[in-house]
Amino acid sequence: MNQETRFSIVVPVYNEEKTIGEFCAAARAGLKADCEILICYDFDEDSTLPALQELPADEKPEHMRLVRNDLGRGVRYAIEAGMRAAETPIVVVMMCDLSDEFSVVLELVSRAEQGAAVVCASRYMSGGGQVGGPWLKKTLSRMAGVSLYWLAGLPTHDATNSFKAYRSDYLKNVEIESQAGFSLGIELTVKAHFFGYRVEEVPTIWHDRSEGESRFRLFAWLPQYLRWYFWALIQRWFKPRLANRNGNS
Ligand SMILES: Nc1nc2c(ncn2[C@@H]2O[C@H](COP(=O)(O)OP(=O)(O)O)[C@@H](O)[C@H]2O)c(=O)[nH]1
Ligand SMILES: [Mg+2]
Repeated sequence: MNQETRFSIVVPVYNEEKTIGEFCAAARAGLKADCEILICYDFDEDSTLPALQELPADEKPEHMRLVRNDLGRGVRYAIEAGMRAAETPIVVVMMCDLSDEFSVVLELVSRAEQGAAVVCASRYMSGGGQVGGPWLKKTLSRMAGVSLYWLAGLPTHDATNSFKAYRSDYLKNVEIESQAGFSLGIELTVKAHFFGYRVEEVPTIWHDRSEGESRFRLFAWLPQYLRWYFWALIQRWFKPRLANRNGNS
């Protein structure tokens, strides 16, 4: 990585031997920018590692680094390990299973460079979409995203998508409290908005994986999402009133 490297892409992986080759090909074709890609894995036996090693050098993106997540098992910690290992002003979080569009990355990055702390790739705004995936997960995620927009005043329709760009200076100022799964995406988005940072969105189309299996645990992780969903509603509707009441007394 040279000093002017523009941004980092954090990619959590768990036994992605079937998708890592295609991910590398898509990254090479779709990302004509000076960026580093951080492949964040949890344990040395992960099947992504030998698959990556077997790929010829000219089939890998130029600046790719392996990050071993030592913060704790699971995707929540793997993503944070990647964020901490990144040395550039902007961090984009993206999945390895080709669910996220490379064509949107530069727009996310340039919005963050212009000052947005969090730029959400949004499936639920005009121009966005979602192809495949379990019905219940899709429906709950859409309901959460759209209702946070209307009821909590969040400037995005899709707080729960993990595909986002973050400013590194924002990440350094905020503590991640989520304990598992992908709920750090909604947490970092609602905290940014209610702590006074700028949040923006860009339309994207999400595709469910065609290889390998999803490790998404809807019911186990739902409480983590609900925590930040209700936190946002409380910030929007109750904190101003409490502040007024205290101010008037
Ligand atoms: N490091 C790490 N990555 C994970 C873990 N679980 C999932 N991932 C990665 O997170 C991304 C999305 O995972 P996936 O199971 O497809 O979730 P879904 O897209 O929501 O169904 C993929 O790149 C996975 O390899 C985990 O426990 N640890
Ligand atoms: Mg997936």
